[in-house]
Amino acid sequence: MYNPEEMGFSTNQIHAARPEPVGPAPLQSPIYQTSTYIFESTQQGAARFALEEPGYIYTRLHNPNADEVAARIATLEGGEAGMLTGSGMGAILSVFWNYLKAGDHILSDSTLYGCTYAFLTTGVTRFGVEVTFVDFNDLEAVRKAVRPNTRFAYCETATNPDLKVIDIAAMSKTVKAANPDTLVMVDNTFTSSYLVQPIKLGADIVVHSVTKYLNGHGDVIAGAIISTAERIKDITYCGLKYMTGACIGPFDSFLIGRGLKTLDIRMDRHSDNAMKVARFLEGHPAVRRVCYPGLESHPQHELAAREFRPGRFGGIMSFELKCDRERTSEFANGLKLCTLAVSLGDAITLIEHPASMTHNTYTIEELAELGISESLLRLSVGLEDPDDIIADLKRELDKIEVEA
Ligand code: LCS
Repeated sequence: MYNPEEMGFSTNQIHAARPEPVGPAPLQSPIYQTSTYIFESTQQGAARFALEEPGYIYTRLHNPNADEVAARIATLEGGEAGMLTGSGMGAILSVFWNYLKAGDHILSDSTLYGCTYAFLTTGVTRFGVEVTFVDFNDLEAVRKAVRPNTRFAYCETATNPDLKVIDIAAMSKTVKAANPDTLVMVDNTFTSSYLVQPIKLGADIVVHSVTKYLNGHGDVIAGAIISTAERIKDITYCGLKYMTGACIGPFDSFLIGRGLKTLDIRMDRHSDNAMKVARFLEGHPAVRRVCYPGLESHPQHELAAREFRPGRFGGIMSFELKCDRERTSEFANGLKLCTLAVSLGDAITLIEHPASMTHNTYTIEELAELGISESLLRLSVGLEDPDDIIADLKRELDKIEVEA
């Protein structure tokens, strides 16, 4: 009997929750490309619907490929159970809609992925839910903002796009002291299960855009939710089943399972490459500042060194150029190896302009308040040779005229 608690992270990312082989005993799990499952009798169907008997019903709820990968991710996150969803937004919304009702309050960190921010500012507020934004590293502000009706405290481990690192242990403790019923939900997309495990630091629920590092190959849109077995059951049979329907398909689940086997190797390489790129950018005269938790200049560098896997700081950074928006665009347009596209966590280095792309749901003024300017670019450092990535950036940076 395989016991993940006796095994290391690398072994678990390959073996945890691998099912016993059936039939011709394939080494890899077959893809269960089916929308529904046969019942032996009407009684069996009824018992499954009543959740009195385990077994598959319909792929919107469960599928062997999705279940296997979800259980493996839960093991890596140190959570009791997990589920996959059809997108990262699907994961976030399946949790929110499962638990929220009119009159509730959500407390959120102020820097978020643009679509999460849009949901919290213009989406959920239409249904009688109030949302307050504060800086989650300001614990006094967090403590003051928690109310008796605060259902969720929500943040990203390292924020999109500017890599502010949240002290999850301190924040969770502060929230729970103010209201033990508030659910602490953390989006762990940027750091992945390999660098940080928020549940071990006090979070109740972890969500991911699996589209990014967990799959790692830029060919799937998916999400994941990790929590207690009881919550995952609730979210499956309400949040997912009839509140969002944001289910994952069998083939996408299979691809994620394949990508997950190399998560640690990829994250190590992403981190090593990013460290080199960040140091290069920090030393270039056309760069105003670099936001990368691995740099000593990062405001939460010491926190990241404690909270992240030792010596690893992930593959994403953002950097601000000493020029206006137009010249910043010109710089990005000139890059050849670094590819102009949103998303992140791909083997291919990706660059994007948050103010006009992923974060255009914030106003320019709101972004400025968060310190995100129109000259800021976000770089997801890929798995190429770091010297080639640096050469591509250098060629275009050297063309920027900087006043002495
Ligand atoms: N959470 C974070 C932190 C994200 O960065 C994203 C997507 C999501 C959730 C949503 O996941 P999805 O539904 O796309 O799987 N972030 C993107 C980004 O920065 N560029 O393109 C998508």
